[in-house]
Amino acid sequence: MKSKIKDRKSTVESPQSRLKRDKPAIRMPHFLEYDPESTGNPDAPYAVLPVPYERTVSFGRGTANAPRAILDASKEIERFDEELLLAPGLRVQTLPEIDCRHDSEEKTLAALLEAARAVTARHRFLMTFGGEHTITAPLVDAARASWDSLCVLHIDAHLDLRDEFRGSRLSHACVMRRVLELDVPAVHVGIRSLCEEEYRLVVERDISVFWARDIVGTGDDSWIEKIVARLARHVYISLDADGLDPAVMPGTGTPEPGGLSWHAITSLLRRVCAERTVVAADLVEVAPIPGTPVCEYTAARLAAKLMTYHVLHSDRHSS
Ligand SMILES: [Mn+2]
Repeated sequence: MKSKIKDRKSTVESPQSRLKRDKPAIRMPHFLEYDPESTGNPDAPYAVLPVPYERTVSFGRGTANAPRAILDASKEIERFDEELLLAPGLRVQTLPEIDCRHDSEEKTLAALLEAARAVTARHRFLMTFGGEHTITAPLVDAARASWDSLCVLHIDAHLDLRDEFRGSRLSHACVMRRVLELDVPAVHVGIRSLCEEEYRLVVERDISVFWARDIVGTGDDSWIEKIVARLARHVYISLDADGLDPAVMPGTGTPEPGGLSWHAITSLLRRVCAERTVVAADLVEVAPIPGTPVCEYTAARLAAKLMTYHVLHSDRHSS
């Protein structure tokens, strides 16, 4: 009897919930929106996946706000590329964002793996916006299922090779260790912060590390060729926002001084797209700063740059 009364009570809608129901859903912005026909087209060659995942950030917060902010900021980007002097005509579908409100991290990451597989299995280019770096492992796992001879180009201030951090193996600080366990080799670029455990692993396993100090201020671009030479035929690119210098990208959870310049990172991406087949990428750990659009705009611009370099070689990618 008691439970019946309770049931009846719960069907009465509160003014707050009615307000919520009647409020029109805030439309998820699309990436770039150059071509309205592509934004929802499941056959567009590029797919953008928003993943507002924020669980284990250890210092600054706010990366869950990044995907929507990046999509919004992307509308400000010119269609015409100032470096290549052409309009790349990118056709980009923006996928629905991954629901990251599950209690279980494993469930969220499994849903992400499934969504990513649906794109990579059709050999479409997947660009994911995090969220924290943890999301990279399932994304690489999805790419690995669809592409042989795969490696990861990991641009980051940190190696992220710890086996465990603050009690979690799913911490952002462990993501490249999880990728290593997938048997996908990685080349680490822009590194300027690591622990002794990570250094021992680098030596033991002969892991490729390109230190930030050997890139920044060298005065030439010879480091780019050395990185490209280490990459396998198919490349997944994981871009941690803190790989860039904090002067370029101040909004990120764990900033480190002495990072890559805009010129350095775009020159590297351009050469990698020309020399290898880039199959997917992520941009993670962006944490927008209220009052300035610099972080989300720079992130949007970087993703658009990568797609622009990629589309120039799209004939080769279809093979
Ligand atoms: Mn990092």
